Amino acid sequence: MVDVTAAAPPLPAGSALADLARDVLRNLASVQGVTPERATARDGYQAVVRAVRDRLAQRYARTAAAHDAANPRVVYYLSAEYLLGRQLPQNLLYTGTGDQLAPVLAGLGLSPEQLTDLDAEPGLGNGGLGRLAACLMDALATLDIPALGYGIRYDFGIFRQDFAGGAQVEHPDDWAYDGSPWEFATPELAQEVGFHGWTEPVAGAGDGATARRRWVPGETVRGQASHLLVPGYGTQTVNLVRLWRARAAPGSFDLGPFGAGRYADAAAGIVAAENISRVLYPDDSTEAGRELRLKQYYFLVSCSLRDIVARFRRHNTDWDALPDKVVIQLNDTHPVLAICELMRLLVDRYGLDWHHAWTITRRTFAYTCHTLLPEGLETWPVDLVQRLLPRHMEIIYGINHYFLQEVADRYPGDVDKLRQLSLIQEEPQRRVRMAHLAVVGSDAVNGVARLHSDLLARTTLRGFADLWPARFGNVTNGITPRRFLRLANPRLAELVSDLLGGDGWLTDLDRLAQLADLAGDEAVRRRWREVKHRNKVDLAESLVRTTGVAVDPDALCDVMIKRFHEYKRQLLKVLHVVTLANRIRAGHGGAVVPRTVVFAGKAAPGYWAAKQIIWLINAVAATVNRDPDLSRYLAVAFPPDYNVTRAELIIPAADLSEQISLAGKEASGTGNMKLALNGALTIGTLDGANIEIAQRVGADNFFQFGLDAPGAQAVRDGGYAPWLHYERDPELREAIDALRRGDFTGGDRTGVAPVLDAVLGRDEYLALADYRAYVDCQDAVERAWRDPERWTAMSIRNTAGCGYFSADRTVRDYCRDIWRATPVPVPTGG
Ligand code: NBG
Repeated sequence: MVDVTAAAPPLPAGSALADLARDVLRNLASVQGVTPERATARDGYQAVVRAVRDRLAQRYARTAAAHDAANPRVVYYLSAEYLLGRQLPQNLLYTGTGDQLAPVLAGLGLSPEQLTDLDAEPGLGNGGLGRLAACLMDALATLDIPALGYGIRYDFGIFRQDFAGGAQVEHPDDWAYDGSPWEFATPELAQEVGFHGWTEPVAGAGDGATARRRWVPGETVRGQASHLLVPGYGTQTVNLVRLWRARAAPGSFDLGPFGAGRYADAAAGIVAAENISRVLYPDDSTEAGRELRLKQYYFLVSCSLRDIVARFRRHNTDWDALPDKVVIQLNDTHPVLAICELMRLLVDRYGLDWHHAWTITRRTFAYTCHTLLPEGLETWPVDLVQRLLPRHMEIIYGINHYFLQEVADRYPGDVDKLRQLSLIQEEPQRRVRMAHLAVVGSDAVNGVARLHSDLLARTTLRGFADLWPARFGNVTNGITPRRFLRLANPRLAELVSDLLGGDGWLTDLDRLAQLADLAGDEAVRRRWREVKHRNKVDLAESLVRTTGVAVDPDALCDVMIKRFHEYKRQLLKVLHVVTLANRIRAGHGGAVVPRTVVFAGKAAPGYWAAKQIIWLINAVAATVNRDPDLSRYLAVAFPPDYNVTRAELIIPAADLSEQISLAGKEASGTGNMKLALNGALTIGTLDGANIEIAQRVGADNFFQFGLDAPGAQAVRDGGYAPWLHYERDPELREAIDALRRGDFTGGDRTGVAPVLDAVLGRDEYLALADYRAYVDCQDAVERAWRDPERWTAMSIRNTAGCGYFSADRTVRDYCRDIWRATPVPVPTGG
């Protein structure tokens, strides 16, 4: 037998190392059925995951018991997205088994890296909203707040991105194909979810708009639950993310057609049911796609609400106590049907009178808006809702009826006001406005950064803020320093712990402020630079492997990593890259600092303009990297398939963080926080949380440029003419002309023309209006970079100023202002 602890010093019995070695060996035998000699990397992975999972499961059992005993107010987080990232490195850290892993694996001839590579990232989300959900779940557990996140267990998460001829190609993300060992199946929690059908009166219930009714669904699917464990750091609490997967009822496979050789028909019912949780955000450009998406949302909402009610009723009998025990946080408009579903359960199933049910419902929900873009505020055609969810449509009309009465009382005779605020939009098509439903049915509404919350209350949801000012507030987003500093950047984490005399900052991020004084210490700056340099070497190695682009680790590492959207203005960055290339070609190379520009991100499959920009970046990258005159000073790398894991590699290596959205468009941003926390300097507009970052790290340590939100509005209102900027600014003109000639696209002019036509014709996000300010600000960046001591001091001050952006602070704000939830400590195991 292999001694799996051979690499370690003699072990005291019962030591953490001996325990882990014992458990891994046991799991190899009993879970995988292999001897250590025959164990493959996957066997080792399964055995380790099981050992770590067991430790978390024991904590979870104690957590559940503590919550049962306390009967506390529980935070239920409803989100269509979770971007949890890899589970293995996090769970090793949180269970304190990370240090023992290498010696245990050495005995099996395996390395921790081999195991990490096998740990698939569940990509159950798109971007910021999904990653925020994961960061808040982490902070909730770390702060011992009883919480449960509900989501959908998509078979296929966010697509895997690849490039063909520079264009984005989407492949299905079969994340659980080889199993999903962190997941616990809980078939006993299954729920039946109805769709379609009709409603009918209930004897003796009357027949008014708000009377109790019976919904007879025409179709039923089963929601099967599973969960992932979410441990807190430095505490015993383990909360859950509960994911629902759609299944046909058992016995749905039809043997008749199968026997007759009609195999597809035999499985048709199963396929139709399972399609509900098949993919994240099905394409909704067709009627069928729209119905499927609404079905998904209702599926999530219906399973979750019934689960919440069942959990409440285990310990409580009085419905009036529901808002004291339950707070349901609605993330964006996706899960807003939950408001109607709770009304339906209370009125139709439990027989509460409408007004009583409404009082309870409204006090139970809170709504977070994550966008200001109109397309982010969903509306659904009334006839679709009517067809798919007939009872919910009646309930929406009922809610609207009483709400519009309230509006009419407040603004007598003001028909416009009624039209503006109604839950139903009448023109050009009758649609249900989900954001309006969310505000009317919630106790609290918040944006995710100061500016965003102000704009919400002053513009997008103005009429509601006038009605109920106290309902509106702000909670600025945050990020978990455990994943995004400690795990992603172990070198910097170690240096910080060394400088601060311990790792207390991991749960008290404000302690980073003490680093500011050390920015003046030359020895500290040297160590800081060394860490950054080593991270850049790692990134360079990875970029060569994934993109073939060789980059110089000494060059300024300039990163723009985020989803592709025109408002985020990746195109403005392209114009800057072309401007630099033009300067080099004009013989001013010596005046340009060597720079590596790293782009990463995905575009929504149906978003043509964004995909065109991806293609353009790849073309520019190929041109620059291939030209020896340019590549002495400039490299452009665009590694495909950006996800949490890749973010964790790029962020620690970044010197410069591009946060250049048009002011007023980015709700908050969280990538901006991750980069600043890791010592990158931001070049950014006065948008979203950039403003708060600049305040915290100090204006001297932040490269701010461009129009602010009112300025952008004024440009719009003043009859914006983008081509005037083209005419007046020679560098801009030369950049656009070079692109139009095909100089940066291998001679191709057809692909680039529509991008340029859009920006010269309409330029919806004012890229040309901000171009000069942006390029000048980049010149200031270069001046600062030339003085490494100054740059490093600025970098240290960025990290020092980021304490506020801990997700722990965000959760404390939510607990204080919205959730009114308090910690329930979980005892350590005996
Ligand atoms: C995003 C916003 C970001 C914000 C995150 C988290 C979506 C739909 N919205 O600005 O664009 O930081 O939400 O709040 O992902």
